[in-house]
Amino acid sequence: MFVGTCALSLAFSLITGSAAAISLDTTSQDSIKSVSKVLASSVVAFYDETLKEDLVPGLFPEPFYWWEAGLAFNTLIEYYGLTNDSQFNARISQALQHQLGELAAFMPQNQTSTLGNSDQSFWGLASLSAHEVQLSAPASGSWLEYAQNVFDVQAARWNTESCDGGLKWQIFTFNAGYNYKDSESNGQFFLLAARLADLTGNATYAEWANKVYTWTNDIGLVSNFHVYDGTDDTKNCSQINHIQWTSRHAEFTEGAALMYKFSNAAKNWTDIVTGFANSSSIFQGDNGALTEKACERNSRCDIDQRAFKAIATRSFARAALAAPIVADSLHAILTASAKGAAENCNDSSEGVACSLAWSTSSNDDSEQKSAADGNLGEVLNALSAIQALLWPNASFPNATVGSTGTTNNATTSGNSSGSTGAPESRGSGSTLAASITLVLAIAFATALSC
Ligand SMILES: *[C@@H]1O[C@H](CO)[C@@H](O)[C@H](O)[C@H]1NC(C)=O
Ligand SMILES: *[C@@H]1O[C@H](CO)[C@@H](O)[C@H](O)[C@H]1NC(C)=O
Ligand SMILES: *[C@@H]1O[C@H](CO)[C@@H](O)[C@H](O)[C@H]1NC(C)=O
Ligand SMILES: *[C@@H]1O[C@H](CO)[C@@H](O)[C@H](O)[C@H]1NC(C)=O
Ligand SMILES: *[C@@H]1O[C@H](CO)[C@@H](O)[C@H](O)[C@H]1NC(C)=O
Ligand SMILES: *[C@@H]1O[C@H](CO)[C@@H](O)[C@H](O)[C@H]1NC(C)=O
Ligand SMILES: *[C@@H]1O[C@H](CO)[C@@H](O)[C@H](O)[C@H]1NC(C)=O
Ligand SMILES: *[C@@H]1O[C@H](CO)[C@@H](O)[C@H](O)[C@H]1NC(C)=O
Ligand SMILES: *[C@@H]1O[C@H](CO)[C@@H](O)[C@H](O)[C@H]1NC(C)=O
Ligand SMILES: *[C@@H]1O[C@H](CO)[C@@H](O)[C@H](O)[C@H]1NC(C)=O
Ligand SMILES: CC(=O)N[C@H]1CO[C@H](CO)[C@@H](O)[C@@H]1O
Repeated sequence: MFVGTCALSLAFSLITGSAAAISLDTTSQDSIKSVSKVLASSVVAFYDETLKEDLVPGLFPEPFYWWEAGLAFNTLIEYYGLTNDSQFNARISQALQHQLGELAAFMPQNQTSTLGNSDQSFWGLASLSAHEVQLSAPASGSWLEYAQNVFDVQAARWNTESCDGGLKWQIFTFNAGYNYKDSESNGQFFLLAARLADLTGNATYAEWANKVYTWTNDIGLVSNFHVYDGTDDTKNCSQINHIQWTSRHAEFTEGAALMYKFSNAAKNWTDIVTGFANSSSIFQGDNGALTEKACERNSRCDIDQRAFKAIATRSFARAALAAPIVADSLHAILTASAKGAAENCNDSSEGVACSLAWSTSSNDDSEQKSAADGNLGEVLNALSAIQALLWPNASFPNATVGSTGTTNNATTSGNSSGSTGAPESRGSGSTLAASITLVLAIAFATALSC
């Protein structure tokens, strides 16, 4: 039922030529930073607006799912790390702490209906970024510890009852998608393991990264450096849904790059990371920029899919940093994407607005809209793509640790660097957020039926 249902429109229509652009000089750090600032500010303005309307810290309103808030905060954390503009840090810290949940592992009980393994790991990866940029320490515990908690609970969920392993997409039996083993949950678990291995030097994480990667290949979720959507575990994972997404491809590329680094360029990881970098070209439009080809060419990307390029550009930038052997080809994609993104955003007195398509070979004809008007994903995509150009000069994550096993001292960087970490009073009821929890996770329903 998952295979072959995607009616691909081969119709070709040009993007309307009238859209305004944001001017960006991809060779100037100042230009990249100032455009990033405009985009980040517009995301935070939307967040502030909704927070004021009685939202609990850490959420964006419907139709944006909980996972996308995790992505948004991760992007803003990286914005700080890449630009040193700390003006949003207090709000970011508060948001993460508020969504931590009872187990300190980003599983708030009131998000149960939208909480799959992949949703959880978006927040876990954000917490790891907070650790890397040394965001002021939370009120208790540490950003690293929270990410490790996500890893630990997911490792405990590794499911050998079907398909010889793998994470199920959903955590709870009552959520639709419980029988689906998907490349996003498994890819992000792989990536979390690889990032933790790189940051802590702990070999247990590297062993898991090897194990998860090997399983995804054995089962066919990853094949010949292409990453496919997922598979039904009631059919022994024998049928694969072959839709491919930019985000998952890039996350596997990043995980492979980190394992290449961790293993000191072992032959197998060298082949794997170059293989992924090579096959990344399937997502490039005719100007070299990323396209979400599974849905962009027929204008059918849903609210989730419209944020995938934010994930992809971040992971490609991090991969280039970890594995210099693939940096040139990934930077070519990133530079074209940043240019394409700027060309498809506009900054007027009403604020900044972006559309999805970055390439003239994309058929997506959606309009430039602001985050508040429904294009949060598009604005995050542009922010992530443009600030990605700053990664080669980033002072994080620190490359001083790896296979040597020493611990990155950022781990213990204290709570002394400011008072921004304290969460506001908790538990203030919110009817809007309560209604969000009623929305059943259909995050990938469109992907399945395309
Ligand atoms: C620019 O963005 C605004 C919204 O901020 C929008 O109303 C306007 O149509 C956009 N301009 C173009 C040329 O797309
Ligand atoms: C980052 O910003 C802080 C002030 O917020 C400043 O003290 C520090 O020097 C800046 N660091 C760099 C590398 O620019
Ligand atoms: C949901 O749970 C989190 C974590 O326990 C809490 O911070 C938040 O206030 C709760 N309420 C809503 C409506 O999100
Ligand atoms: C902050 O660090 C100090 C010294 O390292 C410690 O005594 C204190 O408990 C910490 N505070 C919090 C809120 O973690
Ligand atoms: C390495 O990580 C694993 C998994 O979290 C943990 O059980 C183990 O104690 C860690 N080992 C060291 C030496 O920190
Ligand atoms: C790569 O090679 C190492 C050393 O032989 C091995 O331990 C690891 O499992 C391999 N990983 C993969 C994904 O093939
Ligand atoms: C299920 O798939 C696994 C892995 O491909 C294989 O080892 C096993 O034999 C299969 N079991 C059945 C009942 O088909
Ligand atoms: C990647 O592409 C380069 C150049 O096209 C080629 O030499 C190399 O063998 C490819 N690597 C893999 C692993 O496919
Ligand atoms: C950024 O890094 C590149 C090389 O990686 C270097 O040439 C350039 O001067 C750096 N720019 C800044 C502003 O540090
Ligand atoms: C980490 O901090 C400890 C204690 O302050 C110090 O002995 C050690 O050398 C540091 N390690 C690194 C990699 O900086
Ligand atoms: C957060 C942190 O420790 N940053 C350091 C990472 O390494 C670079 C270069 O070694 C330093 O300049 C940063 O201060």
